[in-house]
Amino acid sequence: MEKLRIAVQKSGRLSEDSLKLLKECGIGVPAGNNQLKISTENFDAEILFLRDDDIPEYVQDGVADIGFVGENVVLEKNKETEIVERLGYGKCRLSIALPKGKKPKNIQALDGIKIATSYPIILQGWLKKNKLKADIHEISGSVEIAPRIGLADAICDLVSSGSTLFSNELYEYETILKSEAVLISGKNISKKRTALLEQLLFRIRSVKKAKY
Ligand code: PRT
Ligand code: ZN
Repeated sequence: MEKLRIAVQKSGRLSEDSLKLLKECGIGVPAGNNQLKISTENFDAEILFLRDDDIPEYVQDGVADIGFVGENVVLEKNKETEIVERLGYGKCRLSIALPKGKKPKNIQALDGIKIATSYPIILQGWLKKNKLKADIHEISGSVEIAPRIGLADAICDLVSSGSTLFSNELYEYETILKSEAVLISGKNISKKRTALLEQLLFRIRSVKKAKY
């Protein structure tokens, strides 16, 4: 029997809220989930636990039918998937941050600087839209230390409370994307799975309505 294959972040900032939302939709995920794949209770679905960065590709390739993932990751990976619902948790901003004391008058003054980021695609798009050129230095983690070790003049990274920037003597200069968790779907889902997705979406929307 066909089940709806749902990709969820294995362990990270979106894991708990994603599973909680599924639970609120009446879809129980058995505990003790150190497995890659687990069948749900009361709904024809199985959960695939993945790294968030891999979710768009798995959904594009049809290994999973849908996925819970940050919009920032969806835009950066730029795969063939569709955002079917915004979920309201995992809110953050992708921002350009500068060392304290550096105060460019306007964004044009950023032209030519070196920016460290894990989001080169989104950053490049923003620079292009603003007719700016910068030297993008892609790094995969601990972006906030790049200015201090002389690797870059600025960073472009996710911010939520701002405390990481603060403790690294950086400040948020310009927000280039506001992000939250979204539900994405692949483009070629079978009839049965599309019907299951419709049911899930109906429940997600009811849960959201009850909250606000
Ligand atoms: O292992 P895996 O690859 O799955 O996880 P990950 O480490 O890549 O991702 P994870 O769990 O850190 O984040 C998952 C998603 O949560 C992100 O893609 C965002 O959509 C969302 N999110 C929301 C955040 C934040 N808030 C956030 N603050 N992701 C990361 N951060 C980091 C940020 O990179 C920086 O290092 O937190 C730090 C800043 O936080 P503040 O509160 O100090 O400003
Ligand atoms: Zn990741």
